[in-house]
Amino acid sequence: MSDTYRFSFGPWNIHEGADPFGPTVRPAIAFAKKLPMYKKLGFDAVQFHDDDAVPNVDDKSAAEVAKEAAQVKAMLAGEGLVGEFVAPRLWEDPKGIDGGFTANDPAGRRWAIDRARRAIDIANSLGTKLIVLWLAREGTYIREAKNAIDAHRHLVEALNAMLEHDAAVEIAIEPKPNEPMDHAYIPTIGHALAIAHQTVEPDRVGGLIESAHALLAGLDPSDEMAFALAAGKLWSVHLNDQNGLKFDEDKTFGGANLRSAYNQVRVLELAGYARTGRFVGLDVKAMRSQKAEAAHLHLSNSRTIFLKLVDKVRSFPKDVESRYIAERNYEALELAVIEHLLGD
Ligand code: 3MF
Ligand code: MG
Repeated sequence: MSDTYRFSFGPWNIHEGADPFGPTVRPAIAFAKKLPMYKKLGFDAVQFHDDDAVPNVDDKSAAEVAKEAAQVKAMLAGEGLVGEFVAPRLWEDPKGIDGGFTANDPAGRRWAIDRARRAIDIANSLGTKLIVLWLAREGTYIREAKNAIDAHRHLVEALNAMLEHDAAVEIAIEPKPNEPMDHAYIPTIGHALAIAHQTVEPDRVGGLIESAHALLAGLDPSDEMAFALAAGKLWSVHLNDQNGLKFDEDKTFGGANLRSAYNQVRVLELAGYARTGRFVGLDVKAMRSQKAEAAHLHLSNSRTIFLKLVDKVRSFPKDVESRYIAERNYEALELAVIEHLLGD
C-alpha cells in the first residue's frame, strides 16, 4: 500500500440545499448522474446508505435486494469506483421515530435489527464488508422517555445480531453527541469502543470519526481519531469543519479551523493511515447560497485542502520539532507550526 490517500463521499453530499427553515434551492441530481462526478472531483469510492443503493429496501425480497445491489455494483465498476460502506438509514423511516435499536416498542427494535441485516446483505452485494452505524435517533429528547440502561443493552444486542448475521462484517460506529436528538447514547469514540468490548466480537466493532461530531461534543477531532487509531479501530473518517457549538454545519474541511484540520491530517500521517488502504471520507455540504452549477466545489476543495495539509505535515522540519520537544519549548514549537502553515 502506498502513501497516497484515496477519497470517498456519499451521494447525500451533493444536495439540494433544503434546511429546517427553507425548501430546496437547487435541482435534484439523480444518483446515476452523480456517479460520473466522483472521478472528476478526485474521488474513488462511494459511501452508501442502504436505501441509496436499494430504495424502499423494506418492501423488497432478499432476492430483489441482492439483484438491485448487484446492478449498483456494476454501475460503480463502470465508473471505476467501489463502495466504501453501507449505513442502515433507520432515522428517516416512520418505524424508527422513537429510535430503532433503542425504541421502547419491541417491534420497532426488531424492525431495526432486520433492516441492519439487510444493510449487511447490500454491503456484501456491493463488495464491501464495512457497515457504518450513525445512531441518529438512539437517544432521547427528555431523559424520562427511556430507560438508558436498557437502551445501552439493546445497542449491544443489535450489534451482536449484526455480527452473528455475517461472519465477516465489520461495524464502524460514527459517534455524535446530539442532533437530531437532545442527547445521543453514543456521543464519543470512547463510548463506541467501550460498547464494542461488550459485544460477542469486539475485534469487528470499531469507529468512524467525523470532525464536526467531535467538535459538537467539545472534543478535539484529532485526539478522537488518535484514540481509535491506538486501538487499531479507525476504520473511516468523515472530515469536515464546524464553527463552534451550533447545528451540524458540515463545512468544507479546514474552512473554519485550519490548525485543527492540520492536526487531523497529522494524526492520520502519524498512523500511516494511507497505507491501510482505508478511505478518507468527506461529509461536507455546499452552502445553501451556492449556485447549482458550482455546488460540488465543497468536495474538491476539501480534498485539495487535505492534500495541501499532507504536504505541510510531511514538510514540517522534524529536527525543529524534536529539538523544541526535547527542550520542552512548546511556545517555540507553536510559532514554528504557525509560520509553517503561513508559508513563512
Ligand atoms: C449526520 C451524519 C450522517 C452520517 C451518514 C453515514 C448523513 O451528522 O454525519 O450523514 O455520516 O449517515 O453514517
Ligand atoms: Mg457523517
